[in-house]
Amino acid sequence: MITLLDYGAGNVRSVVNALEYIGEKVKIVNSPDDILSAEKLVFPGVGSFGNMIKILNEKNYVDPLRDYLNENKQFLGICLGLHALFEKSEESNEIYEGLGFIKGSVTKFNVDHSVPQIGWNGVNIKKKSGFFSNFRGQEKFYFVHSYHVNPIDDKDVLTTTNYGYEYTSSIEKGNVIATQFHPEKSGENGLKLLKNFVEQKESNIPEISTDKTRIAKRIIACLDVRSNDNGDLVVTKGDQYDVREEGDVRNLGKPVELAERYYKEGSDEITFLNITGFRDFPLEDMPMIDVLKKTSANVFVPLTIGGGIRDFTDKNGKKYTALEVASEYFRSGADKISIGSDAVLIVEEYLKTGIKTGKSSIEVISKVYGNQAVVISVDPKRVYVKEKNETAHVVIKTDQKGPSGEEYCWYQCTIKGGREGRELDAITFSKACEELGAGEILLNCIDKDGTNSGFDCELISAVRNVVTIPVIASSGAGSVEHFAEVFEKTDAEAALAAGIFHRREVPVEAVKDHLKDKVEIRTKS
Ligand code: 1PR
Repeated sequence: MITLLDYGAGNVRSVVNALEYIGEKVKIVNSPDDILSAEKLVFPGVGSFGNMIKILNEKNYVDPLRDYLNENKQFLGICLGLHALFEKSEESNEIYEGLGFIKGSVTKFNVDHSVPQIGWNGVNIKKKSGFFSNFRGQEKFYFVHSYHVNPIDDKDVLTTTNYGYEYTSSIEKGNVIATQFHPEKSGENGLKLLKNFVEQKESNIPEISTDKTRIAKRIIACLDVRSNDNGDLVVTKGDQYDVREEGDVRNLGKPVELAERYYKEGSDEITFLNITGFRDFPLEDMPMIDVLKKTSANVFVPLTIGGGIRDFTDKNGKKYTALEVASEYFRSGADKISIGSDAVLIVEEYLKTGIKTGKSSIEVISKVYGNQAVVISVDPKRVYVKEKNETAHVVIKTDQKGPSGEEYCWYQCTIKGGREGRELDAITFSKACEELGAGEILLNCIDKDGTNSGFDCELISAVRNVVTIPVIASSGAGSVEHFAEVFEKTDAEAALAAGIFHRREVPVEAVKDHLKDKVEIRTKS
């Protein structure tokens, strides 16, 4: 029996799912006594440090946790569950005292790379530990964080990882283990780690210290989901956002089945976009919630879900906030949510006033769940202009000239699935989203979507150059070479595709096979 500390701030479902998948029963902590009576306690922290400590105090969990740790009982902390063990963190403005089980503090990454670090990185194993029993030291695990721990005493360090510099990525002190990375989201290798923890494996590997770990470029399979005319929820795919063929919505498969297939093929993440979310309210009928629940029971890589995340009043006058919608998605197994149309409207207001209200969906959700959990999915399309100064929008010089030979273009943001163009360019927009607290940009391109003609590297570079958060290149992938090209020509952290995967033209494995000698990637084993 595993006892799981859920303080109600985020997606603990993934951890429950992973533990149940490896055959464990999971009991959720409901009172301070449940902590003291636990035999194996797992603490998957979510959200921000200050919010976490505040809730732990309110629930009177702090003293029982300290007692549990001091008794040297089996403990596994994940992400913020690692940070909680330290004395303090610079993440929150107010001073919150951590559990102080390990001397040291938590500080923000101070690197040239994009922050948060999102993706698959390796570990340098610094001491013998049963936790890494049967590992080779080459495996990659899923990281998503802006802050990292700095233990004063080296002997507590179990692994380090390189991201700009070498930092501590897990600790082990007696029976207390805590990782910065997410075993529950690290595929088969993550499940193996959880098994080693549960079974208290003896160390059977020599101490390994590889040179330097490197973050992998991510390959993401994207499933555009909507109901077809018979009311069945299907994965569809548009040509420049038009998903109908001879009047019918294209049906390329069932969401849960396809997601499982891509997980097995080695997709580093799976993204679901509820493409009619702008007009259907996701909490009214809940098919996407069901899809998430079913998928997260068997798929152990990060899941992002977008579509319809906004404040909403239903036909009976009941009001829902964007945070409530997002929370329902997180509870159902999402690791990140993505905001599309609402983000454009938020940025328009923000640019008018220059004031952060603290009330927009981007700000509210990132405050509660951390900015790494908030992806902005933007649907721009090209508008060609003859002269650079013809418009106040950010204009780029393009190699793909316009219909009348125009050498310049700007990228117009759209809402409602590309149906409505706005007076806002994607470059200004992306920068503003970062300022408001977004953690990642999913950069689509309507001109390229479904064309199989390659990514719009000009757009991707232009956005990548103005933000410090990761950028996911999307739209247009037609061959393995296109993935190599986007990573060669731009600094995008990830590349996403839909059509070629759904139509089985190019499997995820083939993409990785092609990339493996060119860029760092994650292999499944
Ligand atoms: O506006 O917050 O409700 O979110 C709606 C979401 O649905 C947005 O993320 C928006 O991008 C998406 N969406 C809306 N309409 C469509 C459509 O296709 N008619 N799909 C749509 C967007 C774009 C990509 C696509 C890539 C790769 N899909 O995600 O999968 O372009 O395709 P490819 O590899 O086949 O070229 P809100």
